[in-house]
Amino acid sequence: MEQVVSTDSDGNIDNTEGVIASIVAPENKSTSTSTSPKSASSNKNLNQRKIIHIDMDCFYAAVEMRENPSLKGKPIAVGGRPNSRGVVAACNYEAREFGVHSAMPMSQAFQKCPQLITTPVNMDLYKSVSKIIHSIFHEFTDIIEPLSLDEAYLDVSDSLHCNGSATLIAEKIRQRIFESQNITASAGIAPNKFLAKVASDWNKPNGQKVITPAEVDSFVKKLPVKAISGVGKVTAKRMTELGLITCGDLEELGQEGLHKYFGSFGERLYKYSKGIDNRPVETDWIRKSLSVEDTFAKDLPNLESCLLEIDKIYEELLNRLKRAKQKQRLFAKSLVVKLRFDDFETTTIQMAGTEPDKDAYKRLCSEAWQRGQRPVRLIGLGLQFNPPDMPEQLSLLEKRHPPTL
Ligand code: DCP
Ligand code: MG
Repeated sequence: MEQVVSTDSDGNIDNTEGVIASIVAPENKSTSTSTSPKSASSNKNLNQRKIIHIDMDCFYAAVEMRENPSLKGKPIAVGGRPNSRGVVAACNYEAREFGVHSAMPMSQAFQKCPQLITTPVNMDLYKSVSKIIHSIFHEFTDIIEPLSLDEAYLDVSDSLHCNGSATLIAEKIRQRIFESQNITASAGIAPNKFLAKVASDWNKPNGQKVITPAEVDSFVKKLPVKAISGVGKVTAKRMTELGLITCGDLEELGQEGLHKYFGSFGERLYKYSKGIDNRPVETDWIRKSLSVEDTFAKDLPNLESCLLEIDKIYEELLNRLKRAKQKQRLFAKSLVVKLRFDDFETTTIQMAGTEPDKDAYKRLCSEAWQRGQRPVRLIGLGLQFNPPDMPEQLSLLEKRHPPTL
């Protein structure tokens, strides 16, 4: 039995959830006994969902203005130099008034706005600001789908913050971002991602818009097709030629017509034209471990009493594992037991294993208990998982060493 042992003072083996997003990894704050996965979007009550889309206002430019307040009120563009064929990565709203926009060659931007002030791209700084903003999102929900450094969808359908009001949550998030980073964000609140994204653009900068389920029909009917994400210049031109100006026009053309002119995108367009978008908010959280811990009202006096408790905790672990597996494919790599003694000394012990196994947990518990031989105030049973790309490697190993029956 391969064992790895660790003892720590605050006794936390439950490093429950990790993140693989490169730019937005929030701190893992999970220290409680609860391991219920919050990171997967629920598909039930699709039209009852509360989705927030947050988009920072002129993000890179806003960070630059914050760093150098003398830039405020002047037209600025972040990007490459005009003489090196650079393009505008971001520009503030003052520069936009001159017709400057992202992805425009800097030389052209200068033609439009000779007094334009440029600053180089400071990506590390924007990433660090983004990280803080995403940690603010995590104060409200773990169901977050980052789209870029400055943009994310949040599913707050089950959030208890602000009495469950998504509108108030969005306000609070924007307020927190401003207080913390001194830059502004805009938000869209709607029953789905499509509409939330449209809405976040509605009252930009530093504003928000709510589209309630009851408003969806009338809102989409009048919505210009250009507002649909995915409708670029070419598609928009084609639509104008076809007399399709609003989503109402798209709906009238119907599914077949849309398919005829826009191929597979036509199906999505038809759904959007009716205000339907069932895509879940897809988080990139990957569960690294799952555990159930129980702190007892009265310390367990001896090993026997600990072993008796394991039956109950084990059942709960199986329940939670079942629920977690409905949301993610999980491949266990080890079983973990944690004990906290009455003097708060905490010890953890683990062994390799691909399935929960009550007897194995009891053996681990016995070994862990020998280290303290004192009354126990907390027992935790857990599993650690392989990253999702590992199962194939495992199955290769299994082929070489078939399990004995
Ligand atoms: N960006 C970029 N190149 C682009 C577009 C954007 O490098 N072609 C970067 C710079 C932006 C950031 O991404 O600051 C966010 O892009 P947005 O499209 O959200 O634009 P902004 O945040 O700058 O402005 P807005 O207030 O319209 O959201
Ligand atoms: Mg933005």
